[in-house]
Amino acid sequence: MSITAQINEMLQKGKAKDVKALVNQALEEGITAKEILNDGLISGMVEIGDKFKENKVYVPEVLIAARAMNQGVAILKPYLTKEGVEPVGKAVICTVKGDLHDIGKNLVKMMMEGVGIECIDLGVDADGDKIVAAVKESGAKVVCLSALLTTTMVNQGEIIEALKAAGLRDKVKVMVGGAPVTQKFADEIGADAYTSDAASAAEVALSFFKN
Ligand code: B1M
Repeated sequence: MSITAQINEMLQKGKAKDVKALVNQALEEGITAKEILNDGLISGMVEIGDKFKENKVYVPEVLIAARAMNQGVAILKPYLTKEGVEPVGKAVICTVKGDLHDIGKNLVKMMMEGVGIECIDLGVDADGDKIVAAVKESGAKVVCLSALLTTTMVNQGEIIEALKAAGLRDKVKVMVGGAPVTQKFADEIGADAYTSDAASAAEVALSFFKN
């Protein structure tokens, strides 16, 4: 079994210690951090998500796997982000109201910080009022909204409406993402950008600061 497949398996079992040891071993063997992230950690989370859907595992197992994921990502952080990059500007980032999933949002934040974007992280379950207040206070030029549930992705649109009502819509670029979100949905709610992964989110955000 490949080492990334072993990482996937240990992550699904929630064995954080083994995940950490295997991630370190994979790095020593010269496997790139990106491959470890995508083929080991993220693929393990996707598989456990499928088992969860089929009622083969339950919330506690998913939570333990998420903890193992976070510990693996922490080891990869220095490899995925560049040290000493010039600060380019500020972004407000969160998972939207009603939604507690933060692994993807944290990956986006990590990649954005890696290209020099200062992130004001509002955590999970953030509503329009909270985001409007954070944009006003920080002067952030980009707002990043993550949603993992089909029932909460609509709140990305509500946040855009809240920004409009506060007279801030033309002052910020709104980026959306998360597993159920698509380009079509992003267009429908009037977002400025949709990306399917964290690395592309950082690239697009950077382009907003440079243009
Ligand atoms: Co939940 N959950 N969960 N869950 N969970 C999903 C999302 C689900 C698809 C599982 C399934 O049924 N197969 C399903 C949603 C179904 C739907 O809406 N259609 C689901 C459900 C139903 C639920 C609960 C309702 C379960 C319950 O209580 N009965 C509940 C809801 C709680 C709530 O939010 N109110 C719930 C709870 C949980 C846990 C707390 C146990 C845990 C979250 C722990 C945490 O985040 N701290 C959890 C987890 C871990 C998952 C799965 C298994 C994995 C999610 C994940 O972290 N993926 C998930 C199954 C799945 O997604 N296949 C599932 C890895 C992560 C790296 O991917 O977040 O997609 P992701 O991020 C990607 C991209 O989407 C993108 O970048 C990342 C990759 O580079 N991205 C962006 C993300 N945000 C972006 C923003 C951007 C750009 C890109 O720009 C701003």
